[in-house]
Amino acid sequence: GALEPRVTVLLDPDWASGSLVDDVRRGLGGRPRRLPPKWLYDDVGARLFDEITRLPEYYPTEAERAILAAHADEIAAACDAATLVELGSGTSDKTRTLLDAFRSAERPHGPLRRFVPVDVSDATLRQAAVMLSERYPGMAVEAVVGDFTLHLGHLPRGDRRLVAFLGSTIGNFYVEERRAFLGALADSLDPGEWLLLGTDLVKDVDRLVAAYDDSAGVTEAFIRNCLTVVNRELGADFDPGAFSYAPLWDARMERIDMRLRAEEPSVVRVPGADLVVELATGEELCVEISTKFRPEGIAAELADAGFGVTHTWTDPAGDFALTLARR
Ligand code: AVJ
Repeated sequence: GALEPRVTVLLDPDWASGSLVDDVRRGLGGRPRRLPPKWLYDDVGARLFDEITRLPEYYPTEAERAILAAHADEIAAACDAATLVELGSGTSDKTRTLLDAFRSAERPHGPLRRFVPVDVSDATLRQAAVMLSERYPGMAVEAVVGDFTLHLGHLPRGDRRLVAFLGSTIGNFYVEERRAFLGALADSLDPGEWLLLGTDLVKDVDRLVAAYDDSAGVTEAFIRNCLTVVNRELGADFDPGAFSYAPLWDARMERIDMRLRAEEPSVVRVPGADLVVELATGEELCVEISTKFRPEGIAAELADAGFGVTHTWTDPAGDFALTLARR
């Protein structure tokens, strides 16, 4: 029968007492003004992101899903993992394709024994954990409410792990953060353990921009929601209507840069972070970047961190890549 899912909470459920304060102080206090994207995923934000993945302009989710549908059996056969850890698992929607392949009786290494979904969104994770333990009886689900930039060292060990980091979430890191993250990930794994990395690839600029500036305005609402989060959690008085959404393609860094621009001068109080921010008209908050990759670059960055690439798969259009690498 179904095993009860286990949920370990590593993240302080009260964001305001945790790293949000530090992030806001450092980010909003500095130049350029930044807010880290992990704070976009409160319950409203998680729902908006889910909506983004179904937008006609937002191709990455479908492209990655297509790669998984075509190659999950190969992935499951190529690596001998008995535990799958998924960082930023969300609803674990796409992961089901992987789990089906890893649980298949035909898999040469035997069925996967354990799934460890890791996500900051407590409610989303708990729902996914219950659903997954019902769907995969005999597989242990050990969910972790945590932050993959802080808690890599606290993941369950042993049992030959494969860490999946899908959706091109790695594209949200600035280049120096990405380097630190990949290094920390390699350090947290034992030699012979695996990484499956999803990355969105550089392509036609018009398609890239449209994917982050959709005609229905869902991405704009998603990015703007960060102001509501800071208002609620830290008692700030941002007027979301005083900002316009200003996404741009940074050709040098090969990334979409999602910003909010102040349309009028304002003084914003953030009592929870003991901060007052003065914004002139035209000043921008950098809320999220979405870096796009090239296959050579991915292999080089992985090698730098101590991983060796064993396989790369792309969708037929070459929009997105899944890379399997070994520590
Ligand atoms: C899930 C973080 C990869 O960068 O494409 C989508 C987030 N932000 N639209 C991305 C996002 C705006 C998404 N990631």
